[in-house]
Amino acid sequence: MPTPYDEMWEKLNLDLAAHEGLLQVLGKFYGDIYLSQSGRLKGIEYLDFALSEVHGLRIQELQEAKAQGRKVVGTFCVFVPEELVLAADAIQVGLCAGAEIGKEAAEKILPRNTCALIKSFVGFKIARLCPYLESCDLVVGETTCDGKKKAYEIFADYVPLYVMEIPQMKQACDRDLWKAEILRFKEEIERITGKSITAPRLKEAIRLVNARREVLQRLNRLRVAAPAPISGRDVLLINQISFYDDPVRFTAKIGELCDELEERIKAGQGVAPADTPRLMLSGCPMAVPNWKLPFLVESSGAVIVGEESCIGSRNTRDLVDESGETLEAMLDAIADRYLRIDCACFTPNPERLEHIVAMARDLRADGVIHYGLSFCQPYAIEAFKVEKALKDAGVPMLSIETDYSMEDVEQLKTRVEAFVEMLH
Ligand code: BJ8
Repeated sequence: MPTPYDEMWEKLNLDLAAHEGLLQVLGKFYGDIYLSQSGRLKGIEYLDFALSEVHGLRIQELQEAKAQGRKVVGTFCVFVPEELVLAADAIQVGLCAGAEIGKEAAEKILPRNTCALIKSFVGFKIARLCPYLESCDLVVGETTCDGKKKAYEIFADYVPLYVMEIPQMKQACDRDLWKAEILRFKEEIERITGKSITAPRLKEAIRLVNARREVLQRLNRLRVAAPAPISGRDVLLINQISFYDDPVRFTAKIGELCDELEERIKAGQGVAPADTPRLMLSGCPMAVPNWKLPFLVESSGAVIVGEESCIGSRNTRDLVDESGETLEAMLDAIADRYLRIDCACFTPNPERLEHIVAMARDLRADGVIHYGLSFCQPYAIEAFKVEKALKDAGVPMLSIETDYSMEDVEQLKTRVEAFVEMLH
């Protein structure tokens, strides 16, 4: 069916037929997983709108910004400091990589036993499916896991790629390396935008990104309430949308949603009865439209109250210190804040265990589901330490490894239901 955006998509060199297929799958999925929920908040209409326009209006906005000379920077990891991109008047979008649709194309240039997230971003490019990727003036990769690191070498043949080196440890020399990488990234952003990053601009950008983190922190704090005032599915979607939406608009809309949630909590209302088992998810990021596990969990008699993930609290927990006045002080504050991220790619990584246990306690979670993408070694191996830390804290954990296919849904459902049953 023709849409008002066909011409734009064609100009972006998308494969229109395959893209139409993707949108149909997305629409069907969204209907089944999201619109079928009862008792949703009024503010959720914004999410429905933002998602329905994910490849439409938002892409149009990006194209308009580009026509005015602004650059678009795409990322795959929460290590890329958005503050620097915004301070150069560019736009940063988190590229999603949560669908299986380009898998076959990806497997022609990558080993089959590569994690689904990597195959997805490569597949989206080869199959010409993602208007965000096609809008990017720069795509930023990073040396986190080996899979991504090596896949970027191949990906560089297809997109304008820049790779940041992320340290693997957190010693003083690693901090020096990271600070140098931030400076190198600043220069690259200044080069592609032709704008210099000044202290006033950077200060404003730090405030803007912190404001978005703060509203998501507020949302997460409200989830301590019992009954749970919002579903985990909806919060995952909010986090997913935060990666590509305009940050000012997004922050305002989620603030309104939080106001509504406060009213709901005051009235003692929730999305599930107060005695519903409360689960926390922990592990690999879930990019759009990877809603499989949250849907399974919440249709198995439990409610999700937190996400220890990069599309979740790992990305919003820490703010950049806003007290610095000089460019140097602000760059140091950015370096420090990002180095606090507790990705499983670090060794050792005790902070993550502490965070998971604290989160489970604060959110009054009855159990944790550790989610690993198949072939993701950092998270799969760390899951053993997570399970032990949680066991010591008296919180049961279920470890799940899966990918984006639907083949294992029944089997997963059986395991999740058994886990939820045990928590009653
Ligand atoms: S900071 S979690 S966003 S790297 S799932 S591609 S690790 S094999 S995504 Fe991540 Fe940055 Fe870390 Fe967060 Fe590799 Fe694992 Fe695949 Fe992964």
